[in-house]
Amino acid sequence: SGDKSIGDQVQHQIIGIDPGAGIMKQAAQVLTDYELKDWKLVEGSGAAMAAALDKAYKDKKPIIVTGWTPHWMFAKYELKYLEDPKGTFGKDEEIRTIVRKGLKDSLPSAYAVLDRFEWTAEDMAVVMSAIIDGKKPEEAAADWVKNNAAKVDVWTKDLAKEDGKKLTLAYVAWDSEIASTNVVRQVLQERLGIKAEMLQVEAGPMWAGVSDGSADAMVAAWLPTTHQDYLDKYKDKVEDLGVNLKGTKLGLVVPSYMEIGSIEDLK
Ligand code: PBE
Repeated sequence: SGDKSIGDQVQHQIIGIDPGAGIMKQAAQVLTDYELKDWKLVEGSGAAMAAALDKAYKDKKPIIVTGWTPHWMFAKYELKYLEDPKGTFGKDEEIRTIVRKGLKDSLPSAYAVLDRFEWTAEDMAVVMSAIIDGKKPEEAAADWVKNNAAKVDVWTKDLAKEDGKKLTLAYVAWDSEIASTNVVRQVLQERLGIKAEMLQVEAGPMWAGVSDGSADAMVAAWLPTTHQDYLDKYKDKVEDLGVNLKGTKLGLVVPSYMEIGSIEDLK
């Protein structure tokens, strides 16, 4: 590094994820708000971002990524959020469950489970870490359900089975949502006998799919900030079943060994 500016060290690149993610819009706004004129936001995927971070971290090289909590990367590496004094990334928000209209009539028990589903960042971390350690997502979810039977009992108490009925959960391949969607699928399958399928799409089609009924539900709505545009577009065509996880965060994330603390240091 030496005398090189942070920008020169990272080729003025911020490693982003899939273009439909709300965090990409926020990160693009960061470039405007902080007047980072010669910087680029690189599109990719959650997996590609994690791979780039892993490689840089192992070499102790500088890197700046779009990051969020809950995410396993904060357990695996020493990382920090860059301060965001202008507040472009918004405040803490919540993950909410959104279903198609009419689900309550066609699958009342599944609807009830989706309505009751609520867990913690620590719960989600258990599933995410198991997956990153090599477990298949469906196995990691099944283990969590087995080990948290009391919690799951609350979600399924007094509900009739809906054996053989089909239900589609739309999701985006963000690690947090791979974990939550697999757990909900496992519960619907094991406790209610539903044939629950997971449909991996981009963020826009996830919202569109629940609004037009091509998907039944999703547990991946980050609000009020990150998916605000999607909510504005579809709110009259979907049903919001409330919070399933509290205490999230988004921002620009760097390894702790980097000697910057704020987005303002990028200028
Ligand atoms: N994320 C994870 C998503 C929501 C969940 C922060 C990458 C997004 O930015 O849309």
